Amino acid sequence: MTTRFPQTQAFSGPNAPVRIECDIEDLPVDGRLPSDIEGTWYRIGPDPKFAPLAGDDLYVAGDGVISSVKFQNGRVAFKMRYVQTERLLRERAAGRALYGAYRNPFTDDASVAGTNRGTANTTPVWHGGRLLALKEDSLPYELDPDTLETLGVCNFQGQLKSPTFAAHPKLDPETGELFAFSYECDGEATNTVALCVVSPDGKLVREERFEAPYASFMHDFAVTREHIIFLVFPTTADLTRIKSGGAHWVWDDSKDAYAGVMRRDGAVSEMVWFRMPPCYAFHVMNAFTEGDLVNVDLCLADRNPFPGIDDINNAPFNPEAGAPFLTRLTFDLKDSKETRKTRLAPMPGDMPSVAASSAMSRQRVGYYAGLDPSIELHNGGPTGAAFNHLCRVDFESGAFTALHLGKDVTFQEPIHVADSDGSGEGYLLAVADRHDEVMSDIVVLSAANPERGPLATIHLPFRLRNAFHGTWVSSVCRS
Ligand code: V55
Ligand code: FE
Repeated sequence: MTTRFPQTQAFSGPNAPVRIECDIEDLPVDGRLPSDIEGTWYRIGPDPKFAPLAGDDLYVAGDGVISSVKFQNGRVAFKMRYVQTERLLRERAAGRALYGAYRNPFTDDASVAGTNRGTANTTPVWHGGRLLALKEDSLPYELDPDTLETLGVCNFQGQLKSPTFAAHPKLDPETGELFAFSYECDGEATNTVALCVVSPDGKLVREERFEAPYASFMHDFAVTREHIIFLVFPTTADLTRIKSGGAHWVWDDSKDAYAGVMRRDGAVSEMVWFRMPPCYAFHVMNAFTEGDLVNVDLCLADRNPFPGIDDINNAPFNPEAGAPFLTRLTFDLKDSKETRKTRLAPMPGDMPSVAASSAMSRQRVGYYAGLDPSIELHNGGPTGAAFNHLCRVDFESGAFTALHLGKDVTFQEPIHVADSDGSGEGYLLAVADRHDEVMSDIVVLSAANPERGPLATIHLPFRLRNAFHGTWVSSVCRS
């Protein structure tokens, strides 16, 4: 029987699997490529090789595909490869899906019981001379940064005890340390979390366990120069439900949200938990400490933002309350009861970023992908609505600007690239999906003025599937 993907949100239209591996040299470029963009942009997303065993599944469950966009001497080369995970190798050998529903090992084919379910589909990280492909429910895979070949599972030379490594570590631009965490450390639906720190040369130097208030979907966290903040929002897991074949996550707003704040030079046992009414954020833009105030800027919704996650009482998905807005949460270390919430931008959105050099201290500007729901939407990515703006927020003046290229163009995550001498604001790179022609471009924007439109447009010869996250590795970092 040939492969047939279900005609559901995660597998049809702009989300139809692409499954291309390729090497394309010297892509056509319109406009003028800035000469100081020299390096490689890595991006990772899901692209299911086989139709889901469970009949349908979430977009976030697909096999990891990494692409590299290499800017060198005025030319752009594109490469794309599947991460050869244990899971993909087993399914390729069988010629069909063997692993069941998203993060539910109890729905797997018996032949793969106890094997590595990781898809390596979320975030590429360049650190300590290694390129890692991350997925929060499993260990990273190490890849060759030039060929994108899969080298194997990375457990930091056997030092990491946790079975997972979350997909949003934070690189300290001053010390070169990588701050990370693991969650569900004692198996599905457990509330055990570990703070992990990796030294600049790639050695695991801290792994400290603690218990969160309850098991939750801890997709991201925050680090400032002085503090680490763990975010616990009421998207919850329950082992009995998972064992009976149900969803790993459900939204349960009978529970409060929490932020655990600890000093970087302190111990996890000194964590202070701030309690908040239910809310949810997938992604943190940045965080900074000023005096006794710890600030976390994140794309925060009043309720579950992900239509693929059901309400525990089967309440229908609420797109208004589920719209994430860039918000500053301020925790006062002198008063662990009050949390201040300040909205920072008018348009909902997600996939926030700042210049790498601004991480962990107060950023002057930030960027994110915006979704104006009043425009006719296109499917694309996990939520069923692809982003239709690229947004810039100037936190000093309060100015908000956004690029929109018409109703048939949607955007994937914007990535910041510093200019060569750091005198200007640098550039933004993003995939622009053109729905009218079913093709994808890469747009190069001035970070200071994204609304003015592309400085250059790089044309790919086919449609890319929505990726999750990327990272920029300048040629200077590699040499
Ligand atoms: C997200 C993505 C994931 C995942 C959980 O961006 C959350 C949200 C690509 O995988 O497993
Ligand atoms: Fe993410």
